[in-house]
Amino acid sequence: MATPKVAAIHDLSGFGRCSLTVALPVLSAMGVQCCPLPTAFLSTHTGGFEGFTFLDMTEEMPKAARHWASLGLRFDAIYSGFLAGRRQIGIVADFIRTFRTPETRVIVDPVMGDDGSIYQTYTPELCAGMAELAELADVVTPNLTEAALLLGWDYGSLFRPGGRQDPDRLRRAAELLSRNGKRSVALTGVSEAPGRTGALCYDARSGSLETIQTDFGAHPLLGTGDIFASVLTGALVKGASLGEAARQASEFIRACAERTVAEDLPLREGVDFEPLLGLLTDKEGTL
Ligand code: PXL
Repeated sequence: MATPKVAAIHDLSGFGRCSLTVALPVLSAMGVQCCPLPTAFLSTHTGGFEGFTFLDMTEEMPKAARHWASLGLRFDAIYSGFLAGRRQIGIVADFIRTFRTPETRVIVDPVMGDDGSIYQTYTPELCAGMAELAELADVVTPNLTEAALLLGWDYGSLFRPGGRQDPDRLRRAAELLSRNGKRSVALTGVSEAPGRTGALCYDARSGSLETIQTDFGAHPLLGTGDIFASVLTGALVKGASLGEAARQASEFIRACAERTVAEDLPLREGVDFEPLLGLLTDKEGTL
């Protein structure tokens, strides 16, 4: 099998594991080539460090895309995440239109916020643009905050009085996000019971709705959404169903998150996944 290729359109944050510093190692470990198209370079991510630098890559992106097109590059998946500003919506949409073939999976992680808050560099215009971009996706991977933003719902409407998640509202959210079953949805951060977390998945290919749960409780860990969407993308381009891809992604996060919490590692540095990348590799012997 030829090595699958993924165009990964995310920021590069130099410190604090997220976005490309997650997508590159995760996809490589899975035997998938990751071709990064950075949306911004930051010294750190924006969730917990003061005074981060932010270099917007908007001008560079169409030039890189034109060069890739001139080389005749083809991608098995186009996978987008954190964007630097509203103008990048049109640039990513053009990228999708240029490189999409009937075989390409377009995975849009509509990165906008978490735990009911919007990331500090995100404007209302950019959030509205993320909803437009999500319209072009074959698969969307919002967390509950992003699902609420995409649907124009209150974050609180996904919870029952008292704070437990409302399974009926979550199913309704997945249904609406699937646009009448036309696109797949992996809604992350779904917890059916205390001490269990995972994703609610609607697979547009099979028409099935299933909840994937692992034995790990919700925890304020940074970058788990990026790990989830990266493992999911890798598994999908290798032929897994959405449910199987979400199961692999959730189990990998469980293993990494357990380690991060057990070792009492600083949460703002992201999930300590590097020592566990071997879990993602196809075992065909060692050196
Ligand atoms: O994990 C999402 C994310 C991606 N990129 C940057 C971020 C965050 C979350 O805080 O700050 C730069």
